[in-house]
Amino acid sequence: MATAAIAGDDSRLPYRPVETPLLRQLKPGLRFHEEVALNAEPPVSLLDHAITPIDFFFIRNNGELPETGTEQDWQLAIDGEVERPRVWTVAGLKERFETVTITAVLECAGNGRSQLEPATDGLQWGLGAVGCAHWTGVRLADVLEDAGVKPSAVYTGHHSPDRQIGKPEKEALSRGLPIVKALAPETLIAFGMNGEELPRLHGGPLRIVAPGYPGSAWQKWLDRISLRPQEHDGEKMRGTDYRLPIRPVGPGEPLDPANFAVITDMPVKSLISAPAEGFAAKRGERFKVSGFAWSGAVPLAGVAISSDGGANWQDVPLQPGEGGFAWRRFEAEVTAERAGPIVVMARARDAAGNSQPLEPVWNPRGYCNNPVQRVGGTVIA
Ligand SMILES: Nc1nc2c(c(=O)[nH]1)N[C@H]1C(S)=C(S)[C@@H](COP(=O)(O)O)O[C@H]1N2
Ligand SMILES: [Mo]
Repeated sequence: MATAAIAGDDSRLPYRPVETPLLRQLKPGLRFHEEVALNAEPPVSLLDHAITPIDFFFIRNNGELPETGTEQDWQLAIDGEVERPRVWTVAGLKERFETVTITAVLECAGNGRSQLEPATDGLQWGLGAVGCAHWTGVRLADVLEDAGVKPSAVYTGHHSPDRQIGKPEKEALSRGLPIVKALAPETLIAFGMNGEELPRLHGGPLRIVAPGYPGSAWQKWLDRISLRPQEHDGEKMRGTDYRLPIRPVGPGEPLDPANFAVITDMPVKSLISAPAEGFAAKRGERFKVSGFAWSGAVPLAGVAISSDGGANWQDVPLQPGEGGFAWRRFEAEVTAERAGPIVVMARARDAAGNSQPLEPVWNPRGYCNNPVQRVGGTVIA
């Protein structure tokens, strides 16, 4: 068991399970969910950075943290619908393929689920299951092309050693990507995050980076990629898992699995990271509203702010982002005109004409929740 002081850095952790209290010390600012699996999110105020520091980055696990051994021992197998099955070491990948870095938002499809009424199954995330980081690795396309993608390959299936809580025979999660996304230049097998070695908590030694796709598609502790002749059907790929209804389904209505499609691109969204809920401002004085806007495959088009609970909206400039998959910062000055309660809101829109809904839109599993956030405060005379 590791006993050394480990706050903020898990690169010194042995690649074997350690006790949850020690893992909690790694990210002291986060709120840990009361679950057996390790899940934690930052308060929104810790997300006021263009690049989310690793210490503030949420953690999402569907199962037990796996025993992963050392990076030197790690192996990644490529098999299924390929001409030449392969087995790679991390060093081998780095030596053989070009290393690239991409800035991308990672957001859990369940982020914001706690806003839904009636509540749905699943972890009751606040608004913090999102972050934007620098991801370094090799292109998944390069690795697959080296193995020779057969024309029969339509999907990837990703595998990892983590197992469901109390069910050692069952993978915790085994998701995949449509072959077009697997071969897209932004999709990586990553070994670095924010210029550091990819932390074990974030899937080190190797994870999938699938910019614009839900976090569930960003397989951690990747040790096998199997090319599939059909949509992958691994753990959490079936039924209503990480799927949205094609035709809307209301609370309590029966669920027909045929009416559900796998979530691919995430919807347009924004986050106000300052001021924080419960803020105080002085009448007649200006205060700063800042945050970020992002979108999945469809480019971001703009963001508007309201400081009167949604009666009036004003477009605010978006700072340039680091490429199409990073979030973009906005900073605006607002004057508090009247004493009393105040509600600040931000609403992002994408190039296809989609805007964040003003109210949450319910779906059976509470995914892809992107309503306009309301930050309440008080204006003091
Ligand atoms: N092997 C494995 N990969 C996984 C998961 C998991 O439980 N096991 N959870 C997924 C989900 S649902 C999310 S949102 C992201 C979270 O990544 P993070 O913990 O680095 O923030 O990892 C994904 N990759
Ligand atoms: Mo997730």
